[in-house]
Amino acid sequence: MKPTKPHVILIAGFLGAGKTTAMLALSRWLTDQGIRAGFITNDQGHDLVDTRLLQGCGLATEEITGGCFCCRFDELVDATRRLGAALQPDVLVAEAVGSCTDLAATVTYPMRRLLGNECTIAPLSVLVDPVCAQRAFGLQTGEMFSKNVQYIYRKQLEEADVIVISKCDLLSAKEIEALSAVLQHEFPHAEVVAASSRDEAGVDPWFRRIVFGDQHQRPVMDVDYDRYADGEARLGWLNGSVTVAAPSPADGNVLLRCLASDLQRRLYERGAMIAHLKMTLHSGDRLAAVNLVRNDVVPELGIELPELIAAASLVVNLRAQAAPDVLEEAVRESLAAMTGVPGSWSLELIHAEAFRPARPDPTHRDGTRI
Ligand SMILES: Nc1nc2c(ncn2[C@@H]2O[C@H](COP(=O)(O)OP(=O)(O)O)[C@@H](O)[C@H]2O)c(=O)[nH]1
Ligand SMILES: [Mg+2]
Repeated sequence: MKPTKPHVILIAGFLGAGKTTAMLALSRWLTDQGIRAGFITNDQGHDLVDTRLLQGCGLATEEITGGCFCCRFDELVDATRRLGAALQPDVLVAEAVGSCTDLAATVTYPMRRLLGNECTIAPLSVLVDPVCAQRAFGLQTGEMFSKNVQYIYRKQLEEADVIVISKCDLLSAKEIEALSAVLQHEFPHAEVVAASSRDEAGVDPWFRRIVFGDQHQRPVMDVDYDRYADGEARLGWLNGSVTVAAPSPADGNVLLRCLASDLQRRLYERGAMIAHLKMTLHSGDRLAAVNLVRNDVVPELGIELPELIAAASLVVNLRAQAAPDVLEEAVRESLAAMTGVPGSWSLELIHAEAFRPARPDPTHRDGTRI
């Protein structure tokens, strides 16, 4: 396939569902197929771990910060055009903010309506973390987010063209079958697939569907923007950047692992429910990355630095159900505690923003009125 205009693929799903990791798997798949791609990340704040991860893999990446695609629609159009002009890509893959919904009515349908002669639009994929989804649909017990956060979670699935049970390597075949059956029953118009970006099982049919297929317009779903806004506002956001130094080369991987565990403990003590904590530690052109997608798991160092380091920059992106000042206090305390980790590290927080996402105010909304 060599389309004449870029095919825009929007990847959505709740915080920590596996969107960025899937984009990396998709980038490898596209390269194998000889398909050229550009990438767009998005967040309510600045200092994005996801941008660093994608750029760290050598991918042409634009980021839209300070608001989600629906509220920054014109910036999304500009980024699409910039990548289009610079790269002549066959596809553009964009990752939506994990707390956003109503993306068909506010992003993909308006894009097709307004930019139909410049790009084509893929079916909307919505990813779910399998354990969170098992909990959300009563297949497993465990801590759950508050009602209006769950409202967003369900709305995300309601508008999906493709529901992707991601990280399917974490479940048995039987568990996947049970979860697929529930999702297919609850959301009958969606195609439900299971995929693992980690071992690339099941990705091929999904990628083929979104790379070669077009989105078909359906009536837009009803969304209660008061509930949506309340749900988003229950999630505190903290983005920070930190300079890291040690008097002599030391193990940055140990530092990152200790920092994630320390922060996890402090957040737990404060009753903050983690949706996604992700951090990168950059030194030269190498990086380490750590992730935590729930309170009750061990932080995962998915990428490690190959050598000892004496200087680095750390980016912290934390989303949790808690007040922003609670998150900031925990982060500051954890950074200060790292002087106790082997390496005599000094960590200086040079920029931090802690906030609750503002009420969504889409530039466009196709279909029924808000
Ligand atoms: N086991 C497993 N973990 C995964 C897979 N995909 C993503 N993850 C992990 O899930 C966490 C969140 O992933 P990320 O892609 O950042 O989620 P996002 O917030 O939706 O972009 C990270 O620790 C990833 O390594 C997968 O296929 N299998
Ligand atoms: Mg991401």
